[in-house]
Amino acid sequence: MSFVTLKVDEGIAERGQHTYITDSTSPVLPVCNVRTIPGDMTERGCAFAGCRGVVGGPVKDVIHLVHGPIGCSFYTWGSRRNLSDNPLHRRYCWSTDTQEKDIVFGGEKKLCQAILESAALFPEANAVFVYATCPTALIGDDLDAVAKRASRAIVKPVHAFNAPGFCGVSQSKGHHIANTYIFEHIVGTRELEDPTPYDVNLIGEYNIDGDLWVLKPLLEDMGLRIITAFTGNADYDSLCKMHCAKLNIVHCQRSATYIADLVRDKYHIPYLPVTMFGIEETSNSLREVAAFFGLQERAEAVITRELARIEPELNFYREKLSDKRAMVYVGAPRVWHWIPVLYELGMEVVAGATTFGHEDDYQKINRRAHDGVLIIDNPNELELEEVIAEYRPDIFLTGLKEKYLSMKMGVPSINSHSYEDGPYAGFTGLLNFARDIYKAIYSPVWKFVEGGSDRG
Ligand code: CFM
Repeated sequence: MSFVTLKVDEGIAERGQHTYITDSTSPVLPVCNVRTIPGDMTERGCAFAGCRGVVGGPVKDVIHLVHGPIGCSFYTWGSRRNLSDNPLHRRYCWSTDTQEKDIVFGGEKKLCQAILESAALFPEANAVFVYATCPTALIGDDLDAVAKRASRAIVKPVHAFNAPGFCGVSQSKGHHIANTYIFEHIVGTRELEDPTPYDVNLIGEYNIDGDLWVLKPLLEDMGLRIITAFTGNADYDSLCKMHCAKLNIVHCQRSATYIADLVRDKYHIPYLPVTMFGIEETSNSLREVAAFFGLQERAEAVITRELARIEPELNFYREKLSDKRAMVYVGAPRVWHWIPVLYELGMEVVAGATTFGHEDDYQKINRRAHDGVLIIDNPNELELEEVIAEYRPDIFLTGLKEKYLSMKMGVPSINSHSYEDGPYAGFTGLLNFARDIYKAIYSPVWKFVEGGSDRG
C-alpha cells in the first residue's frame, strides 16, 4: 500500500499525494514543501514566523524589532518557549506598529526612528535585528539601507532579515533565510580568543523549555566546550565566533542544516546530524560525537551515569505506556526524532504528520517508522479530525492549535512544540516526556468527556 485518499479529500486529487502509509518494501515520498492549495485551511506558519519566531528570536541579547503591523509581533511573546538567561529577552516587544499612512507614504523613516529609539532605551542590547513583514515588504521598504544608516548612528550592528510571510510556502523558508543571513553577515566577524581542540557548536537547538540546559552538561561532561548554540540562549558575540569550532553538532536538521553546510563549505568544519531524544538515539549521538574527538571512554561514563539515574523511574512509565497508541503531528523533525522514542517506551505509532517537512524528513520518517503508519504532509483540520476519529489514538502529540480539537474528541494530547513540563531532550528529558504522556493518558478527566474513556 502507498498513497491513500482520506474521505474528506475525495474529489481533491492533490491531497492524495500528500498522504500515504509506510511500507518498507516499497517506500514512497509524498509531495511536500509545496504551496498549500488555496482554500485549504492549513496549520502552517509563514516565512516570517520561521525567521523571527524560530531562528532569530532565541538570540538573547539583541533587540528584535518587527517592522510591520502590531499583529505580526504576536510572535514576540508566548508562542515558542525558547528560554534564555538574559532579562532583556522575551520581556519586551519591539514593533514599528505600521499604520495606514506608513503603508501609503512608506515606513522607512519610522523604522529608522524606532531603531534609534529602542537602542537608546535598551543600551544593554548588543545588536538590533530588524524583521520585514508582508506589508512592509510589499510596499518596498528598503530595510538593508535603513539598517546600514542606523547602525552608523548607534554604533552597533543592525541586521535586516528580509523574510516576509509570503516569501515561501511555510515557515521553513524563513529558517533558510535566517541561516543564510546570519552566516553571511555575523559568522566570522569576531575570533575566539582562547580556542581549544574541543570546541563545538550545537546547531538547531533552540532551548525549548530548557532542552539546551540538559544537553549542554552532557557534552561538557564529555570534555567538550560549546561556543554557541544556534540559536538557543545564544548571545550575539558567540554567533560571530561560530566558525572557530572543530565540529558542528546538528540537532534540528530541518531549520539549521543550511548553516552547517555553509560553515563546512567555507571554513571546512564538518558536522554531525544527531537525535538527542530518547535513550538509544541520545547515547548513539554522544558516542558519535565522542568518536570524532577520541573521547569514547568519557562518553560511556556519561551514558552509564545517566542511565542509572533515570532507569528506575522510567521503568514505571514504560509499564504504564506499553502498547499505548500514539499519533504525532509536529513541524517535521520531531516526528522522526520521536518515533524511535515512542517505540522505546513500548508504544505504537499509528499516524504521523508534518507541517512543513521536506523530502529528507519523509525519508527519515520512512526509515524510522514501522510499516503501516499513516503519514500526512501539511494536514488540515478536517483531515486531522478524520484521522483522530478513525484511529482513536491513546495520545496525540501535537501543538496548541490541534491539541484542543483532539481533546474535544476525547483523545488526550500534550503540547509537543513548547512542551508541557519539559525539557524533553536528553536523558532527563525522556523522563519528563514519558511523565507528561502518562499524565495526559491517565488523567481521570477523560471519563467525563463524550467519546473519552477512563484509561486509568
Ligand atoms: Fe526544528 Fe524546532 Fe522542529 Fe522547527 Fe517549529 Fe519547534 Fe517544531 Mo514547533 S526548529 S523544525 S519550526 S525542531 S517551533 S523547536 S516544535 S514546529 S518540529
